[in-house]
Amino acid sequence: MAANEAVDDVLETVAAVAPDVRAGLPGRRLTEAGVENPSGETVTAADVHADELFFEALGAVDGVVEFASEEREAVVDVTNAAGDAGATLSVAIDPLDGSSNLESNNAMGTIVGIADEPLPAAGADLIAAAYILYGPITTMTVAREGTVTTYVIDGGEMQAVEEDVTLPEDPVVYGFGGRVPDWPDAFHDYAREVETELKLRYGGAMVGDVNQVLSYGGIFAYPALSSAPNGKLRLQFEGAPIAKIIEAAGGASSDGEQSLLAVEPTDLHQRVPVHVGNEAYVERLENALAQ
Ligand code: P6P
Repeated sequence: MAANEAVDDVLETVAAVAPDVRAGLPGRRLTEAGVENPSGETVTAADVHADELFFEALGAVDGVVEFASEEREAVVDVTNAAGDAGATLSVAIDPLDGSSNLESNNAMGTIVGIADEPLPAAGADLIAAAYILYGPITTMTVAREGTVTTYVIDGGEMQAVEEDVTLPEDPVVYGFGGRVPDWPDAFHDYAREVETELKLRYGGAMVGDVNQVLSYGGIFAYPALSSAPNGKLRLQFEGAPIAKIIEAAGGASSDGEQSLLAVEPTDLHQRVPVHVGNEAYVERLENALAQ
């Protein structure tokens, strides 16, 4: 099986599972007593349910040999008993990004990176990336072969609604995570400039906030914090796949110094400062941090 066919199967499987994730949300906002994920974050029953659904479905896709999740300590070998002919894909997934938004009934998502290399993989080794947005409409945004396509998920099927998606040239929105007193001075000063130019859009789930940037133009960041120099977001499950999508849409990404796709993977759950959006704002950010 060629890698391309296997990528199609992975994306179609993610789309097919999405309605079941959404249907499982009501009644699962409570946290799993005393359970934390490898990043030390409290896990909700919804996180566990989404992770199990994706693991079962993606682990059975011929051509997928590795599965890694934000909710699991280590990479899982899912080479099917029959052995995978041809493709040897690795899938890194954040099954329910922003699950704390379930409490307030706000947008959440699923983020997927597909590599043809063992995990943890560099963003440059991603051959496709996608996110599902559980908004008023369930949509799926996919980057592969240098272009971005948005689909509506209808009954688990992918219906293309926009091809060759690109960031609008005139930025409108920004969203920055972390607490203002915890921002290093250089980022703080940069944010003060940006807020005089753009409108604040921050909803607490990366997929929803990034989709605002992709729709209207602007910048999303979860920066390095004084209390957390590597920021909060994970390279494998959030930073790299989102950067793949935004860069394919004509935008830019940065860890503060370089594209997130160039960041050296050292650990499956490594955190990285994340800045993605219109190139001009990402360049200004890097200049501000280099002062
Ligand atoms: P905060 C969700 O928990 C997440 O990982 C991202 O989806 C989101 O951008 C960020 O953390 C929100 O963090 O500190 O605003 O709750």
